[in-house]
Amino acid sequence: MTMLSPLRRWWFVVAFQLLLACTWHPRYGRASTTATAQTTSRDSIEADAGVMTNGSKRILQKTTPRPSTRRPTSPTRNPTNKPTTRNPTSTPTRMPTSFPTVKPSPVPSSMPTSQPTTAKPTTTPTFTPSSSSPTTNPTAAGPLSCPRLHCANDVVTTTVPIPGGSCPGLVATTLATFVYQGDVLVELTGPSDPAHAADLVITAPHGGSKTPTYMPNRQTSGPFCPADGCAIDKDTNSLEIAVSLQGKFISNYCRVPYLVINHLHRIKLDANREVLEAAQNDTIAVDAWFNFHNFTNVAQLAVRSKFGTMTNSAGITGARALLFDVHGYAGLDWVPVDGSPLVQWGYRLSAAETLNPDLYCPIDLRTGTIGSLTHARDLPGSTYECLVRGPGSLASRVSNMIDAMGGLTNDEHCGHGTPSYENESPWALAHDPGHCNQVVGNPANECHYYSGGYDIEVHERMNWQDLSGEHFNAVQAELPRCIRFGGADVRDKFADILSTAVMSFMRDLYD
Ligand SMILES: *[C@@H]1O[C@H](CO)[C@@H](O)[C@H](O)[C@H]1NC(C)=O
Ligand SMILES: *[C@@H]1O[C@H](CO)[C@@H](O)[C@H](O)[C@H]1NC(C)=O
Ligand SMILES: CC(=O)N[C@H]1CO[C@H](CO)[C@@H](O)[C@@H]1O
Repeated sequence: MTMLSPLRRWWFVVAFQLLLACTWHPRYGRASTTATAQTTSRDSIEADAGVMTNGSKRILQKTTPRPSTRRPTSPTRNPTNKPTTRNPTSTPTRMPTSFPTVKPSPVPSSMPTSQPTTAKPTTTPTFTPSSSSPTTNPTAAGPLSCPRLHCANDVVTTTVPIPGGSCPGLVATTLATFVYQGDVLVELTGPSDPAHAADLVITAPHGGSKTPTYMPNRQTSGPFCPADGCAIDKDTNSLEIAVSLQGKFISNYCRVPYLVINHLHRIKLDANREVLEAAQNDTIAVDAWFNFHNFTNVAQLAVRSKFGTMTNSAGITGARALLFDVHGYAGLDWVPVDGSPLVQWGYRLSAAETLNPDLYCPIDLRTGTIGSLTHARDLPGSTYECLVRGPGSLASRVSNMIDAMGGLTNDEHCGHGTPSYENESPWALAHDPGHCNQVVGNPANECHYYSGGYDIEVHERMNWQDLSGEHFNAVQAELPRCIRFGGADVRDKFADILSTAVMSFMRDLYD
């Protein structure tokens, strides 16, 4: 991709400065999201997992997963301080020709010239071979988990920030707003000049805080709510992290992502639900909801027009871009008060079925247009298994960069994720008594796995209102409290890592 040619690639993990361990405030208002089990006429999309649909009734799966030969992948309660040796990418046997190791780095004339600055670390790769690197021979390595079996030889590159690069003056600007009585209720920000656009659309549906009195409060139950109720809590600090991610793309890559913001508190509008549940029949909320999704579509059209499309081997055409939906979740599992430290990555693949390694290994055994990477899964060099939980998955890119910097917080697992190369089965984690209180009687049902909601369902297609048209790869990230309440420095570091993970994921996918 010529606009991104200044980016240099390095093998895998880039070393960052060691981050001093940060403490976080243990008690704030709980933020939470509720997984939706979307019922849709489109069978290509699966219902959220963790909360399983059974007809119109939602049930929580409580049975034990089938016994498996693989090692449990859940982190232990008493982790050591050593990063795990889970990066088997040092001895690639397959070198995809489409993933050059180093790209030429001419500075395009259209881009601001770089200036020496507070340089981002442009370090040499520090990744060293692990003595316990899995091999492709299962008998030699013992029982292999599904991602290790299929993705161990993945070649992963990490696109480091532009060495010494900077683009002063490049900022995100407001491109469109939905205003009511002088209040900006919904906003689209992005590049004032589309030439500077990143191939990324970020959505922040649950981070808003405005509670105008001219709008009624959403009810937690009633005719517009599913049986288990409507959620009205905001995902605290998820908007801040979304804004920060946009900023890191600019400062690290001189590219401006589009960002769609619902400024309304979730008690006024839930922009990640279909309109009845989202707006509960309030006309202002309905207008705001429509504009949120319209702005998302406007951003997708802009990105699609700039970066174009690719047609995969299954004949599916999609934009060379990604939609990233930012959320936050609470949980009383694992760590008291703060809940799980894991990022839950959602691709609209059910935990009990598609992501169950005992049923589908690899995920690609499930054919068809399932999930929100339905386009990416059949791009050259890609498999669903490795995109979602291989070494090159978003989760594992983030985890490895966090490990390389010595951890994000004093919980070494903070920011690790599932599904990922190390935590392949969200279902197993959510049903692991060592991880989740639900199995020992937590009535709050905190051990959901959030597999992806309305936003990444409808915006996985260009025509979001009738789920037609070209595809647009999408992912949902449910961020744990250890990141959202970890303080400004933790959020900043995480957004920085996230920008590199997302950028490198897209470069490996599309370039
Ligand atoms: C789902 O519903 C069917 C009847 O429609 C029932 O037989 C089955 O046991 C239910 N499954 C669960 C897990 O409750
Ligand atoms: C929704 O609002 C309209 C008026 O704006 C009203 O006629 C209708 O009954 C409402 N529907 C429900 C289910 O409350
Ligand atoms: C009502 C409204 O804002 N409609 C806009 C939605 O997005 C399209 C572009 O996809 C615009 O052309 C419409 O004006």
